[in-house]
Amino acid sequence: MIKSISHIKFSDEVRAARENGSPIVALESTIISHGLPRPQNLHVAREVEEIIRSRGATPATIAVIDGVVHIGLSDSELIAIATRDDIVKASSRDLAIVVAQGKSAATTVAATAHLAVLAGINVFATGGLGGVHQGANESFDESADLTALSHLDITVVCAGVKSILDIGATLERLETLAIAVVGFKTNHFPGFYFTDSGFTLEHRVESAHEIAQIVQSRAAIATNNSALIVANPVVKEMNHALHDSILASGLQKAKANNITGKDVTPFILEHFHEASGGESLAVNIEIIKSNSALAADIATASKK
Ligand code: PSU
Ligand code: MN
Repeated sequence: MIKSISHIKFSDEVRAARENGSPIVALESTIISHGLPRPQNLHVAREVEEIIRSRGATPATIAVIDGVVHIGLSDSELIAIATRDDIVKASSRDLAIVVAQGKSAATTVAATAHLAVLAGINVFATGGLGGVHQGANESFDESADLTALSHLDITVVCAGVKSILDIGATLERLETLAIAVVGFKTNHFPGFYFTDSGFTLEHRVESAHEIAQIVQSRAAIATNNSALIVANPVVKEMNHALHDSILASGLQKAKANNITGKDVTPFILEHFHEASGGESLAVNIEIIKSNSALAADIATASKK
């Protein structure tokens, strides 16, 4: 007989917000455990939650701890995700295995979006989405973020996709997968560390209110069976020449070290943070903060 155990736990504030029908913003945890160095990761995790609260919404950082899916983390749980060495990186396909085996995991965009929708949360802030990796025509390395967002009703605020990816190919895949993209106060698709990836966007919005109206229209005409991406460019971007040289050395280093699969993204991000002397980290932190603020405004506007 399989023991019946509780697989999902809500934090007190998220439970209260769900009961009151007040705005909630989902946050991923892979950024915390695999995307940012310690100890800044914990500071940032706390700070973005505060930003969301200060704008009248409730943060729900999502992770799996000791086999239980957590929607919203207490401070000691945030500390666990930021500091424990046994936190694996889980995409959607890993979730049930991690849960059944009683393990702990940080959730990617794909896994976080899945669990957020399961919990009835439809606004999500992250840094940069996963996408099609450079050289994917040989490696087939395309993030499961894309396929997850092709079948989930969620609004994801991000700074575009990571500049380490093949951005043109990623935009083509977003089109194929019927994932809508709007630029927030911009006509240019941002490239994570850059305000402009060099690719133009067809749709532009000027306010959180306007995004809330699009969310409403999506439901009314039933195109909400895939995600809406809000591309929010970072204000102070990274130096382009520095970025390009670090990216080239990072891709080379990853190849030399035989880094594959889900280790590629954390490996290259870590290389960036080390090689840029903190410049990429500062930009990365700004991105997460600014996206969280906008997501809170969208969640709040959607309730009005
Ligand atoms: N963007 C960041 N930092 C990150 C990630 C994205 O600035 O840590 C993470 C997200 O969790 C995203 C994941 O879902 O990388 C994508 O990983 P992959 O390329 O292996 O699918
Ligand atoms: Mn991959």
